Amino acid sequence: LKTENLLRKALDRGEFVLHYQPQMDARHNTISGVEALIRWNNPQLGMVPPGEFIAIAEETGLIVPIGEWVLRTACQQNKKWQDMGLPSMVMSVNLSIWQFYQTDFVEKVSAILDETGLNPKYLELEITESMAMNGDTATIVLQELKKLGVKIAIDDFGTGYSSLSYLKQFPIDHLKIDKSFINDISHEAGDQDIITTIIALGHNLKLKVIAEGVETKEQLDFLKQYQCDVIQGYYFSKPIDSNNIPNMISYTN
Ligand code: G
Ligand code: G
Ligand code: MN
Ligand code: NA
Repeated sequence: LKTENLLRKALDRGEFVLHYQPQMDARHNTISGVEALIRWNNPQLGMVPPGEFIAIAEETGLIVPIGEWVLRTACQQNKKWQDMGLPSMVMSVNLSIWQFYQTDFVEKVSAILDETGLNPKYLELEITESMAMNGDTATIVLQELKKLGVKIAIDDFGTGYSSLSYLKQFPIDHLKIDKSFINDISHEAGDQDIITTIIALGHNLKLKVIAEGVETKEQLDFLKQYQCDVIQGYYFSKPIDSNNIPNMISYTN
């Protein structure tokens, strides 16, 4: 309860911030997008990582207004970068299942896009396999989001349970290979097989495949060898403050 009150105040006082982690186009070595990742900048506690408050935000329902703040801030920021003349990038935003099942969720997304003036094709929503595979409602929501023109990514792919027939019928753009598989590339032959299989699956379904948690040159080389499309991880950059993005982009793109 105490944390719930603190989180509520944090939202009112503007203590949440977004950091942005670049995603590199593996073929061109340019930044094709960024993932928005929330932090809580608390005067007493310092910078609190999401692992320490997202679960509580979900239990208390606060994830809905917090998630709406994230969406609005991320869209505003992306529009701002475009207005500064930077090359256009896709902004990826993580969704909680609680946001996804709000009856007015699609209208909210649409309103935020209108309000910020961001072209929908530069917004990508990240959902997990279990959110996507949750029956007719999920399918309808995904189709409505697709009609708006936003992109959809399946996050942490390979750790949940995906029905392949669902994957085929869903309007999905990206599969993000879970970082646990990337982590073990060098020591686990089985994980190498899983990665190459996910890449082939994605490409057969006409999806782009993102690898997350890429930390080493060895992992990068392996992923490039198997035509992984997009690379995200500490090897290129940690999630960084919005002020540091323009430099990074004019330097790489
Ligand atoms: O940023 P970090 O590397 O610590 O992220 C930890 C977890 O928090 C990840 O699983 C990530 O998906 C989640 N997360 C980060 N930002 C958001 C957000 O804005 N909304 C939701 N629902 N989850 C987030
Ligand atoms: O679950 P989700 O994919 O949304 O969260 C991404 C999480 O992975 C964030 O906590 C982010 O800070 C973290 N992350 C990003 N790049 C790396 C990396 O190269 N190594 C590790 N260990 N974590 C990473
Ligand atoms: Mn994510
Ligand atoms: Na992930």
